[in-house]
Amino acid sequence: MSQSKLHPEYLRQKALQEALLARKNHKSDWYNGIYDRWDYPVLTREHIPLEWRFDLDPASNPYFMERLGVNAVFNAGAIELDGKFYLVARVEGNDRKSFFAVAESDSPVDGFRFWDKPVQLPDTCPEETNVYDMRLTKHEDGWIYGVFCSESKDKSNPALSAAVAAAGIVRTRDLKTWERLPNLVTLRSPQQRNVDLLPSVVNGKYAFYTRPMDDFIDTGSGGGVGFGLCEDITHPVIDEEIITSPRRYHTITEAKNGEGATPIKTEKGWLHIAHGVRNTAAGLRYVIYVFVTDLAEPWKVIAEPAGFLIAPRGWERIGDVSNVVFTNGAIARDNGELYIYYAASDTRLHVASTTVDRMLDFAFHTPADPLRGRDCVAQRCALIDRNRAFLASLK
Ligand code: BGC
Ligand code: BMA
Repeated sequence: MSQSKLHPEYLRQKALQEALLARKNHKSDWYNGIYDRWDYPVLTREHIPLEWRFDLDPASNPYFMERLGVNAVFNAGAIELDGKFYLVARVEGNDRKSFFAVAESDSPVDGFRFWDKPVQLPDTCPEETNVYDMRLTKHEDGWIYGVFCSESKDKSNPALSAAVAAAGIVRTRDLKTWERLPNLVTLRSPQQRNVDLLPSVVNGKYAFYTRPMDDFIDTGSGGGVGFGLCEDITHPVIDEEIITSPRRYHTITEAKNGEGATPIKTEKGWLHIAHGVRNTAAGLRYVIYVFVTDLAEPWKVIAEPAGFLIAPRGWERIGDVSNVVFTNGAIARDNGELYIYYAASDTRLHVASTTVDRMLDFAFHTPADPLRGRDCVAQRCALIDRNRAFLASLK
């Protein structure tokens, strides 16, 4: 290839991108003892290969224009396979349509590079307009499942923005060849978003955490994160959904909540890193929270510490949908390390690191939300009194 046939701006942009991809990440100074934040995002729109965006031929693109721009790279499913780290990111074009793309690295915190092409899902739903937020599950049946939101125009409703959200399901062995299964049918909930498939069967059935909704945006009577069983993953139907972590008045989950990363199996229960939403004068505020469900009866919450785990801070608060952190992917390593991939303001993808042990300590030894301001003060005063007594005992 003759360098002189390349646009000079291509060479400049390529060098800038290589520097970005080679940049080492480091832990930030921010502290809470629960997890570390890392300074740099792991994926941004600047990580998207130039040949996905630009026509590289100066004959057809003399100004080296971005012909198919990418607006944002965020909400990624995550998985470790044979010691490598993979993110299946939500990539959103300037045209607002999202697609999935796999990025790979030898490190969980930096060096992620996209594969040659985006994922081309089998086109089995002619009415589907958009797909996003894939959760990856390494299932005990040997498949890797991807469960995502499949969004279509609601043709029965004349309102322009009326839409239907459903859970789409694909499976793969290698993140390269994807088999699409029918969308999940929940007989009692008209819409679904934020659905996670549990890695283990429960009572011999495929177990899903769901998020029943009456409508596209409002969960309505949908009381929180649901749980349901399905007999046949190739014709996935759930009848009854039991509410696990409910939405509660005047908490971080009042407006909505939903599953995040695929639940992580620990010795003490299934660890959920989920999201909660409240309404504010500035719009919806999304934070990430934690709960644990019972191993044998995974619909039962056995720990739910008060408040959020991760809330947007600093520049995380700014983006296309400001004041949002959202996760649909985490990697728990065999050595106990845990990496939480969380997107900021529907714009870019960050990482937080901790360990499963720390998260269990956080989940089981942090007080639950007493739901009333008066009781929260009492909770805090009890902590202060214990600390005073402890410090006095050292004298
Ligand atoms: C957007 C999602 C959003 C959902 C609900 C969809 O059209 O693509 O990012 O979560 O609407 O607001
Ligand atoms: C939701 C999700 C995400 C998004 C969030 C905030 O409903 O499904 O795609 O990050 O809204 O816009």
